Amino acid sequence: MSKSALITGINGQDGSYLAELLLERGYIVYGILKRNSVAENQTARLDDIYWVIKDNLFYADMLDMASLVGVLQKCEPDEIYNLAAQSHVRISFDQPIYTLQTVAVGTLNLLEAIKLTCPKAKMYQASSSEMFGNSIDDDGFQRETTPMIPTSPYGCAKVYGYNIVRNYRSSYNLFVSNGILFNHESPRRGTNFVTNKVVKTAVEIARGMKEELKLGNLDAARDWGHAKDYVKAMWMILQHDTPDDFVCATGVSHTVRDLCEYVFSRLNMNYNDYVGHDMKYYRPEELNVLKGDSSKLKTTLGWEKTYTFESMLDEMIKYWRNKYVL
Ligand code: G4F
Repeated sequence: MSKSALITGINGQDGSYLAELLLERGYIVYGILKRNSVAENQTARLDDIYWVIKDNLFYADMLDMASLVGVLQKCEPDEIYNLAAQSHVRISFDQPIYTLQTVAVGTLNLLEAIKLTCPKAKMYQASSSEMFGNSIDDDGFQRETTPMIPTSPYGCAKVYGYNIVRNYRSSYNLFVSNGILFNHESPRRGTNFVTNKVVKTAVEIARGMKEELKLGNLDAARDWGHAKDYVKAMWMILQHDTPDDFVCATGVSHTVRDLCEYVFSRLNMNYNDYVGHDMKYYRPEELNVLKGDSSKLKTTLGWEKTYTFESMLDEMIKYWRNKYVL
């Protein structure tokens, strides 16, 4: 019999790639959408699979536990992937309470709903490298044992989500696991995250549609992987025989400046001629460097990345160049 999976935040970058992966593996896929006023924009990332899953999409909200219970009762899923969140770090400084509610209380609501309706289901929690803040091991990496000292309301809320998952695992014997994912990107990334902002704007500049790109901190360094590789890790984490916590990262770190240099040079431009600063893109407290060690994920589950920083950006550049064919 086919396995079934429920994805919260199915219409996001990760949700859409994960839904495709699970369908390829023969799953029945259900998804939760948060209602917004323009229904037409809700499912753009699901276009390729919409006809398969359209009857399996439900409106519910992480803040409305009754709605989560209702969806779980209808789907009775074998696996649940909790990807819903207010996931933008800088915006979490503007909306700290809402971020805390969706990310932390929302996770608790889902755990309670699972405990009440389907305690045998496995749950994946989208934990984040933002939880580490500026804490780094002596060898320059962050890993499962690195202390968590978050530097944003989003990071603080994710630490709660991470810990409550571990607490429900021990207290109620639930199969609930954390994936501590470092930054992961793709053409489906929101254009207010730095990779897709840089790629989209650089292509627009190359096409004569814009004159400059305003950014915040160019010295921040991130470990950027491809979302397709990372949703595979989510699935692998739930196929493991015991619930556990795993870091997923490439192990390679680049600055925002490196990102600009690479993208503009691929378009035969020098980023120094086009990139300017705007203080509104800085965070009150910055997380300076992320570089993850995925040894546990690799040795225990056999995960490997298939994209490099460069091949991921090349795919994003190609996407925007095709979109703006003049
Ligand atoms: O692309 P970003 O907004 O991603 P950030 O803050 O690292 O968060 C992402 O990764 C986390 C995992 O570590 C996730 F949990 C989280 O949900 C999200 O997916 O910013 C990356 C870096 C930051 O240091 C930021 O200060 O880029 C810097 N930056 C410089 N100029 C900018 C800009 N970021 C954005 N969004 N926009 C700018 O103009």
